[in-house]
Amino acid sequence: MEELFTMIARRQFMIQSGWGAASLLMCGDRLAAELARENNSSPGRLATDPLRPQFHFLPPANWMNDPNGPIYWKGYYHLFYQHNPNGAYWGDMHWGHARSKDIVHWEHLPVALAPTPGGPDKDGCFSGSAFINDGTPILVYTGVSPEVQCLATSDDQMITWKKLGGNPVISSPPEGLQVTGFRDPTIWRELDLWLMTVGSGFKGQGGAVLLYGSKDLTHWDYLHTLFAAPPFERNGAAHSDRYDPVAAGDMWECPDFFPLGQKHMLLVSTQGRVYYVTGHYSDRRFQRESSGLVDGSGLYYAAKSFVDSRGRRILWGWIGEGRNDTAQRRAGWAGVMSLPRVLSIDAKGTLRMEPLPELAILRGSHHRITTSELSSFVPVTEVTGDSLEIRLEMDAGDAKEVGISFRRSPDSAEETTMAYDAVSRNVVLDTGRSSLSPDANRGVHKGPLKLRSGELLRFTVFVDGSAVEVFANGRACLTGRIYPTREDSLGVGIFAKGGRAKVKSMDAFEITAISRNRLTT
Ligand code: DQQ
Repeated sequence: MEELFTMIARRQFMIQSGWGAASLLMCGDRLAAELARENNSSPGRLATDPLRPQFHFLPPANWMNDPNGPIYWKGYYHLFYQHNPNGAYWGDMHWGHARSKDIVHWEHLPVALAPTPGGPDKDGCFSGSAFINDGTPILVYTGVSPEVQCLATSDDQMITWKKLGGNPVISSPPEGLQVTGFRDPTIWRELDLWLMTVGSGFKGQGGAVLLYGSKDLTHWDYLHTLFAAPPFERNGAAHSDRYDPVAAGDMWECPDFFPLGQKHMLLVSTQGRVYYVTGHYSDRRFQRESSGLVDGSGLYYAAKSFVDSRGRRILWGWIGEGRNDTAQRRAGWAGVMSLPRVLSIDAKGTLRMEPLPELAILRGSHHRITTSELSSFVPVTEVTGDSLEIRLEMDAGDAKEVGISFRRSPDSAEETTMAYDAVSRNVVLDTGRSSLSPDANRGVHKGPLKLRSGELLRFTVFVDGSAVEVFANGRACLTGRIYPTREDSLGVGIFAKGGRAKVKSMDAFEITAISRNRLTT
């Protein structure tokens, strides 16, 4: 069995990373039989799993990856997502669906898209977007294999979806282009023309976003490359024996392109990370001005945004697992939707991100901590738990490192830390000792944060079962997964090393669950 999982994990990685869609037919009879025997996704079991987040969105069971087609329409926020309804592993991609009145509490709806046997999406309904045409909701997505672009419409408030008889609307990449992939469309309208971006790239050169135009949504003309690499560095994977275009940065997945402030922003997912590019868009050409990482960890991916009822640009991302494949399948669920982030842009074109303010409705008991000088570890005994929001404002002073410890056992055999390293000027989420389980990955996630002179360090840390999300000074985010094994790994503390720091304020809130049973509906 173990060997089988290793085999699946390798194939999953290849597929998720864009390795030939033909290999999607990975579930042979032997594998299917093994999986059927391992159905661990009963609601009762999931409802009592302490590692299942309480206030992050999750499918009712089984696998989730990319957010797809978020949209606000007729009083509801709709969220679709890549979903395998048959198990806690990547494969047989469907579009899961949920809706919400407040972007915080969710109602699960029937699967929106499933592969049609013999159809252009027979091997999976991959990522895409949602938009409205003259009052009709439309989904645009990639059918595999081969990768083609398809449409589906709804005439019943987005509950059920009908695929277009004329699918696919784009049946191959532009003639003459040797691309590394061709997926994850987004559609928007400019005057009388519909525009579509598709994620792609070129071997040995880097990723690219292809731009198409259409008058009627069914006949599409390739216009040109909206944007292509650089700016992201190619890495060692580009030269490895087993070439993987996503790992090499030669395939950009899930492009998202939108106006933000006075600029335009392009998001692409590649090399396990989400990158942003800000710049100037005119005449259907995009000129880069600056770029950076949306999240410093390798667990936040395939991010997708939408405009909410108040005109704010809100971003969702897929938080992957940080434990091995066997443990995921045993758990009966895998993948978490990030908390919604509100995006803005500063004068220098730097992306700014804050957690959605409405999440505050989930705040329960509040503890205000009034320690001031800090030069070592100080336990914060007032605060414990696995469902918390912690806000810390600190002057790092001359300390080399300052931060927060959480999910800490009394003997610190298990603990997770979030710190600012004043020497390297990075924020650092350390999950090296988060779990005593051999199934959990251990890692150190880092992201640059250069504090301006006199600027205080401002951390907001969300701890939710096995999900951790950190916002630092509204411009550096880190996402992690932790799998503590001990029931007493609930402690919190703050620390400074190598000097003296000053705590300006620390507020901790217990966060209430969005459902009674961890099934998020
Ligand atoms: N996941 C989808 C693809 C996309 C990738 C398949 C990104 O459409 O490129 O599940 O995680």
